[in-house]
Amino acid sequence: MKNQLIVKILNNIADMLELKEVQWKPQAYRRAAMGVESLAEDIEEVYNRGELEEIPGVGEHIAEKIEEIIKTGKLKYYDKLKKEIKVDIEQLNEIPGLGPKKIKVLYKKLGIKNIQDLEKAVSQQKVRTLEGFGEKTEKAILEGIQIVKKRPTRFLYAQAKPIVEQITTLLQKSKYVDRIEIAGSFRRGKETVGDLDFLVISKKPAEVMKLFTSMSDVQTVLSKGTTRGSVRLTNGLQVDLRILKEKEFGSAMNYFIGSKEHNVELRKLALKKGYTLSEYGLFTVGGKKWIAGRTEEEIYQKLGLQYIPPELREHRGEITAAQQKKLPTLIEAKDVQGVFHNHTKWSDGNNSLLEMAQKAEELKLKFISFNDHFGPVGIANPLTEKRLSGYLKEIETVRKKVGIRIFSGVEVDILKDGSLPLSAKKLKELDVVVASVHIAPKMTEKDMTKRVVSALENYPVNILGHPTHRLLNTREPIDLNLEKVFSVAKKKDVFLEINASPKRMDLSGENVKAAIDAGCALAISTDGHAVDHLSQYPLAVLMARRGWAEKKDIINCWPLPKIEKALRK
Ligand code: DGT
Ligand code: CA
Ligand code: CA
Ligand code: ZN
Repeated sequence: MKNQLIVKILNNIADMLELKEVQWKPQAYRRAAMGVESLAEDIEEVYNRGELEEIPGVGEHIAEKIEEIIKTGKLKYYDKLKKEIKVDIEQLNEIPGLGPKKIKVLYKKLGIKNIQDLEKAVSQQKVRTLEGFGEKTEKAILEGIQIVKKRPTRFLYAQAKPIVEQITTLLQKSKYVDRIEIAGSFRRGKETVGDLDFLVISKKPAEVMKLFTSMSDVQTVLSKGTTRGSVRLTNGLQVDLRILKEKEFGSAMNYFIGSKEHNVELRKLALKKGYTLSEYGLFTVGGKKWIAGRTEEEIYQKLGLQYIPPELREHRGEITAAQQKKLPTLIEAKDVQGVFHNHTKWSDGNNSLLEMAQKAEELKLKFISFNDHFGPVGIANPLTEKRLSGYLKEIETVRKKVGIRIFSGVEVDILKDGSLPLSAKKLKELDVVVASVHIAPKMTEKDMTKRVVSALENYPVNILGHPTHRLLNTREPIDLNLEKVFSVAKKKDVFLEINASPKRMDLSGENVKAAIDAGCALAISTDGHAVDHLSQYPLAVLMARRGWAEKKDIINCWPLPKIEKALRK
């Protein structure tokens, strides 16, 4: 699975070409990177079918480069650029607040090539003297350096998913593997994972271990015992494997799905009932008599609990709720009837309105909502009042060509003062208004809360888009008093978004639960910028499940007439 590697290389090439002040080409590489990133399958499969050039943004030249990476794992052109430029773009790019433009100035003016150079220049207070930097930026860069140095490298759930599928399929094919399951944070649907934890039932552990450690993507074998092994893949992700007997599989699943905090509580409960619980099974305390362990279900049952789905096992009251038989009936991906918040070529998306609508229909969705950017979002091509009528007209023609419900709408910027760049009257003419913070994300909690609350109170907003504005691994959430926002959202019938973009997954499970507890309902959005993004809504379903959401809590699961009524302002 080389998709991520290719995306990274293409983006880095774009940055380096920008450093060299090459025109146009950087955008071409970025578009291609976005196309590859949106692929729902292994790019090698696309390559094998000879369809690289069908990836949006990929032309003949870039297709050749992708081919080289697929075949050799490397790209000569990239290595040449790196040698020529000598700046460690990969590393510098990871520092929050540093992008290609600033990296260029740092290099040209101070000769900064890597984090070490940068740290030195900051400590000598040289950076603040540069045009466009100043003391504040220097401080932000210093903080960014600390963040990068301290940051444990966690993979996005969406990055891990194809790898999980690949390893599962590979091992499943082996005649020595009777069963394989993924456990750990991935099984709990966490938005990022530290490593992957696989459990296997086999009577021939040595054979399975041989197969596991010799997978083609393995870079280093970290450990290899008879029943436990651990490898590091070429992309840096660690994968652990445990090989078990059938009789202990349920208790091992329970232990390795975790979380650690859930495990600790479950063990305490077991002790209260006269049992000990471990990865090997549930036993009586005194006699060490085996009670259960084949399946997780029987363990929870013997402990007097409802079965607790993995997404809930975060020690947020799930054990008490399971004792009282009050666990929620969690929503499932199949309950989602359609998706909100999608972008097209009318702003910064890759596909047309029609292409997106047809794809939604193909995915058997019953509705799609278009919400192209409106306002000074910092993208090249936002909607304006002037272009709005053309956009709405085209939506009207698309409605006649597809058999699903199409909601018209915009994603409108919440400006610094809490106003929106389109009047309440104009917004009311649209089916769905998503309002989001994009520009000026750095404000005190008090000011930011006032900003968002004022937008919700004074305009007909349907959905608050990506409420915390977080980007996993790269950007902290904005300072927002969610409790206050939830109470206003409830009052004004605003749905809180669960954004399925792999880097956002915003709201998180914890915040979804808080929103539901505050009496709010939520909306699942794909924030799609290409047809392939439309199938990513199950990522938001994970956040919903981690937030204890039932069908009644998520507007996407309601019958269409009820959805339409709830959106009318
Ligand atoms: P990660 O990999 O950081 O995203 O998070 P997890 O939850 O996958 O953690 P990991 O891989 O260290 O361990 C997998 C599971 O094993 C974890 O969820 C619970 C269990 N476990 C690991 N260490 C401990 C421990 O010290 N005590 C208990 N009770 N359980 C543990
Ligand atoms: Ca793990
Ligand atoms: Ca692990
Ligand atoms: Zn947005």
